[in-house]
Amino acid sequence: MLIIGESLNATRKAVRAAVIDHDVDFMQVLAKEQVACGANMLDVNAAVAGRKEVEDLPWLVQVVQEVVDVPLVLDSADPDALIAAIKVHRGRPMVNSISAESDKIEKLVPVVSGADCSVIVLCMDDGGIPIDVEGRLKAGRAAIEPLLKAGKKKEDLYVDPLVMAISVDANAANTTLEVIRSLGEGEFTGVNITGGLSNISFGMPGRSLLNRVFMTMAINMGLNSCITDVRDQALMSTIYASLSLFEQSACRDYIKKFRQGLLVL
Ligand code: THG
Repeated sequence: MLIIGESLNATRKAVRAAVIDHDVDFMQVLAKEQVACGANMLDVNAAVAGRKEVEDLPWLVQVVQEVVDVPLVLDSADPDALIAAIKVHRGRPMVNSISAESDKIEKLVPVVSGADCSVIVLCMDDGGIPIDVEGRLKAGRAAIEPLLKAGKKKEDLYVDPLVMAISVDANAANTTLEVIRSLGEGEFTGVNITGGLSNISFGMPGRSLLNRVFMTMAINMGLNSCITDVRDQALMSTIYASLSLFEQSACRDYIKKFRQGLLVL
């Protein structure tokens, strides 16, 4: 399971303020904390309205890489910010994200196929996020095909089914789970599957319980990566427990974590 720490995201108030103040210490403490909690990669997003993301994202990448060795997930809707961030990143980044939207295909397929990186593929197109499973898979296919044609390998693709809120669409969980299952078979076999799952509980009480149950179900369907709050020990415990049911090595990890007192039971 490739676990991506989500917390260095400027949609969060404290991080937004730290982007505006160029608060190096805040960013580095949060980076180190997430790695200590078990993050395999860190998502970085520096998008603040009215600022130059094309400067802020590379700044954030450099500041974080000064203190942690895990590679970063470059999170931006702006292709130019992604390109600038790839340039300064040491090692092998993940680009978050590309989709079947025509501007993304045009600008980013050449960039990610020319760079040594993995890439998150969102299941959406020029029409937005399709409501049903078939639409999601069609959008996913429309983004995956040009990437493979340009030389990207399936194992470097992390397809994101896109998680909607059950408070808005009662089918949201089912749709995501079905997309995950379908991505594991047929033409898509071999791609990785990731996503930010916490959206599932938006607008609901007791969000962490819903997030944990949904995480378990998504792992059962074939999710092998996630963008999540690694500082949430109960959620991390749920991930380790879910994985332990399927794999001997994960089972050993689970026992080790238990003995270290790291699990919320
Ligand atoms: N897929 C992909 N990338 C993504 C997402 C996704 N990047 C962003 C997001 N979704 C995942 N990252 C976060 C980061 C922070 C928070 C949630 C998801 C977060 N949210 C607070 C909450 O939900 O309560 C509110 C924000 C705040 O603190 O102000 O912290 O799905 N490819």
